[in-house]
Amino acid sequence: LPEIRREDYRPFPWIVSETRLDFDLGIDCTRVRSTLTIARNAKADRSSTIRLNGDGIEATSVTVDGEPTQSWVMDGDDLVLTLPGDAHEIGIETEIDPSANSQLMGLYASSGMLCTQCEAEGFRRITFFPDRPDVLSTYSVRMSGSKDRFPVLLCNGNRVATGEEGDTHWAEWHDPWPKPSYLFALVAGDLVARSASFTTMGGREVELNVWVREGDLDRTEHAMESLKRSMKWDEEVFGREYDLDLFNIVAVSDFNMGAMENKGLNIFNTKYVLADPETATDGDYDGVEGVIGHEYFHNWSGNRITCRDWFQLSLKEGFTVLRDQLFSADMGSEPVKRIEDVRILRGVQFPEDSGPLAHPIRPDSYREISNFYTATVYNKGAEVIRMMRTMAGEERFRKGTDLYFDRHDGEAATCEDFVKSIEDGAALDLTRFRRWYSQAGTPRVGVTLEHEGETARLTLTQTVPATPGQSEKQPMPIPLKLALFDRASGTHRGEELVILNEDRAEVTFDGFTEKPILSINRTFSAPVTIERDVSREELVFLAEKDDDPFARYEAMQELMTGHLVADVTDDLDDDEREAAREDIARAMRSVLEDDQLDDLMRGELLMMPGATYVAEQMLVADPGRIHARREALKTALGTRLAGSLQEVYARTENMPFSLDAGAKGARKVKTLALAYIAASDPAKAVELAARQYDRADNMTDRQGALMVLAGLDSAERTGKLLDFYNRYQNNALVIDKWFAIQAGSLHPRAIEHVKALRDHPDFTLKNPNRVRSLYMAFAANPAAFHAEDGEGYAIIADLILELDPINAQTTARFVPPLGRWRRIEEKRAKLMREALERIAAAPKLSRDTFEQVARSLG
Ligand code: BAL
Ligand code: ZN
Repeated sequence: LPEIRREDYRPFPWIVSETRLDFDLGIDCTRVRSTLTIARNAKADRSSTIRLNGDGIEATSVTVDGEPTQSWVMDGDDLVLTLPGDAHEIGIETEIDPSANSQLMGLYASSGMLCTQCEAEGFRRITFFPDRPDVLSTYSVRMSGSKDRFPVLLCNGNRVATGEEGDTHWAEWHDPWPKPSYLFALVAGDLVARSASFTTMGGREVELNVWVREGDLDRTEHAMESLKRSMKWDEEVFGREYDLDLFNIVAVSDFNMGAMENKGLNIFNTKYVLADPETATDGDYDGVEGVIGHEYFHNWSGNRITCRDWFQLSLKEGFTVLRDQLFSADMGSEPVKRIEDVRILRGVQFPEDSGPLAHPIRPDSYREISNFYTATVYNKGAEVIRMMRTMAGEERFRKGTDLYFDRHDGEAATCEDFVKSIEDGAALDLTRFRRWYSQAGTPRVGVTLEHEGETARLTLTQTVPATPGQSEKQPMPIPLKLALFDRASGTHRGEELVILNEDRAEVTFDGFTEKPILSINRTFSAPVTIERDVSREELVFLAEKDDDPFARYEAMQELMTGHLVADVTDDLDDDEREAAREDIARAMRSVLEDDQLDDLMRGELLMMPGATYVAEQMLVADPGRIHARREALKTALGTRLAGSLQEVYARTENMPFSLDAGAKGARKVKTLALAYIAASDPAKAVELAARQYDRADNMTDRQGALMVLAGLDSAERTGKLLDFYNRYQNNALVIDKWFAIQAGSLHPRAIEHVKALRDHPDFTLKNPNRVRSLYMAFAANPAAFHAEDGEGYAIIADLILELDPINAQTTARFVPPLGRWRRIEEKRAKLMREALERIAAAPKLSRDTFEQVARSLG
């Protein structure tokens, strides 16, 4: 498979000023006529041919300036046309079968409607086109189809004309903003809309629609309100105004990604649109708000300014993730949002950065770009921009983003353009900081604090670990927010920002008669791993007293992670283990009983570090042992804190439903308390969970109760799982939860359950949400996936082989869990490797899966 390299970028030799598309829509045959107005690009090398990308399509007619031509050849999937002059009009016709498109890229059918997904390279499955993000064109589209089947016809931009002829009707759409092909979208189907309007800061009245299937309309209010809040927020915080008279969102049930930011016509996975208290959890509500914001914010960071090539993906994704994180923080709790984002980063991106698939946020090469829509490009990309914001301060950062939007509006830009704009606009020297774009790997920062006389001396060191293809690394600027606490008063003199620019630095602080306690990387100011010698006593102090909520969370995590790592690797004796558990319980008790804390934050402080995160702290991990020791700690804490946990449970159990922070927080600590009770007193937990399930007037409580029950052997388990299925069998998103709860459960026979669920009549490989609900939940279930005999690995390998021909993009996402083998103990590592080798030996693999398997074995 060819490797595509960033350094090989060349501008496209032709400018495609206008693209006219005419769709004759049918579920199993859609005819596409495209007319491209092209002229030579004076800024590119001259060429007498034009390469139009295709993927599995055939041209039924090719014309140049209106005349049929034979001067074209197929080169692989691409059509290469020889052109005599400097400016032409090219006409191409193709015929496609949307109903046969199980890859869900290009134009496809989803429960009777037609929709598109073109990012990154799906447009070439519709028609031949220079399908690259730096070819910007103005699109005019005519769509026609059966009035009956497709009463609603939507496309990018504004609708400029409609009409009908017999059973057929048509609509013409024009998008005035030049865009790359990956932002093209159309939808045709039987849909209804929730409509509203928004007046922009410049006084433009924008019509807003959220389109769904008829029965789903009453679950769209939250999406619509989230959209309005996003539009307002982007005006206030980034000065960005919407630029069309219409903004459409369409919910689709078969979708590879979360959602897609097509200009003026966002297409969403139903999961990120539909929500009501009966069927969506508080987490789902937050997900809808965050993703609606994310796609809307792309209108500027992605659409008005797009990417020059796919290596620059983090230009739009990292920046847009940061924007959606800041938005959600402003809409809810800032510290809780920060903790959630860091948990995702450490749970998903850190393992990626320390494994065979590690890559810089701006990769240097790829074989299949779909494989680079990663936590590194998205979430680490956001962290890198967040560090610039931390170093510049909010006001100067805004000057930088203003300059970026001014300078590059209408362009296909690069990450370098962004950094330069921040550098100039915020007056920040980012020369060395640019290394964050080119070096992969999570930096490790060593921290020591010494005390002598009245001086505290802080020594910081950094190492950036070797990653595939990058053995030597240079030091990177690492902004660390820190505070030194006085032991006696429990306060500090103010937070400082120290930027570690070199391999090593020393900073001294005077006026400390006693050795202070260091709180470092507050708010997680840098995406690094801190390695320091810190006593449990100091961590308990910070867990109880730190005024930065993130640092308090971090101290709790460090307390538990440190103990678990020691318990797994050191064979602690009983006294040592007891002493550690006592300290953790003490810190947790103060969290449970602290009446200054809100429950949303209390919930964060009560959460145990995930098994993957604990494994990540070790060079080679034994997942079975980590799981056992982690469960044992949960049991010990449940036992020690039984009284406080039951008090919290009793306080929150009957709180009436509302979406405000107090009620959300109550639901969060309620189910967390239940999980600890389940680990220490299963019989009691079954009783409480069954009651919680029955009384629940919202999905958060009901799902929480069912998750706890699913891990415990009891008659209630069977009864409630059956009840849940019967109650919600007509709601696909809730049935996804039903699959995921069982696949992710602590139940010792989870593997058997997964195998049985594979044959359930509601399971299908055709729907990505359903596949992920069963198998992603399973791959993230540490006990079941890492079963000693390798059966968990075999289940994922079987899935990969079966799903690959159907949906390559979704399949390739299941390779990374197996790719972790180098960091897993020998016996399991061998079984994981064998599973990968079995996949590699398959006669035909997609480019997506091949690349991930080859890199994982390599
Ligand atoms: N651009 C792909 C989906 C998203 O990141 O918004
Ligand atoms: Zn995005």
